[in-house]
Amino acid sequence: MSLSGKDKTVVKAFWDKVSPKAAEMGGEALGRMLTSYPQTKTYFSHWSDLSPESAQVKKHGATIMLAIGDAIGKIDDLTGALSKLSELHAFKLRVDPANFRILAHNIILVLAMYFPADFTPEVHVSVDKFLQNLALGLAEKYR
Ligand code: HNI
Repeated sequence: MSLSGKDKTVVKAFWDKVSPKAAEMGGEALGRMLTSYPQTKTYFSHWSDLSPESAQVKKHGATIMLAIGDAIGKIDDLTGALSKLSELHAFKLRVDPANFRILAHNIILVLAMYFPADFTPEVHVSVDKFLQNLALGLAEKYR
């Protein structure tokens, strides 16, 4: 489902508001994914600590959210914006793209936890659509 002009406006405005907390929320989302969906831990077996308190988890959560913020800045060409990352996840990391949706779920949850008043149903719909499109963009190079 492609993003409407309104979705793009809503996602950008919401991100402008929440981005100061993006790094912290990324760590929280990644930590929750690894704990609640332990099948996702296989990709990070080279890390020493996969707990939500882990410095590696927090740091990588921040990296992911930075990439998401960058993608929002290029929201009119998500596929192009994500092509390098898609290649990395497809051919080097070999991440099953089903996991993109699992992470998206955890990100949605954390956005709502951190910004309950701003995360209206309207924002929820547009952010959910955006994250589905992000997942599609990341999966683009798989075949
Ligand atoms: Ni992902 C590395 C962005 C989902 C497993 N990932 C990255 C990097 C970025 C990134 C940025 C660092 C790239 C570099 O070093 O050049 N990942 C994203 C984004 C999403 C995502 C935007 C979806 C929202 N990645 C996932 C998922 C998994 C995943 C769902 C597995 C469950 N990613 C990895 C692994 C690495 C990685 C593994 C390498 C980590 C390391 O440091 O060894």
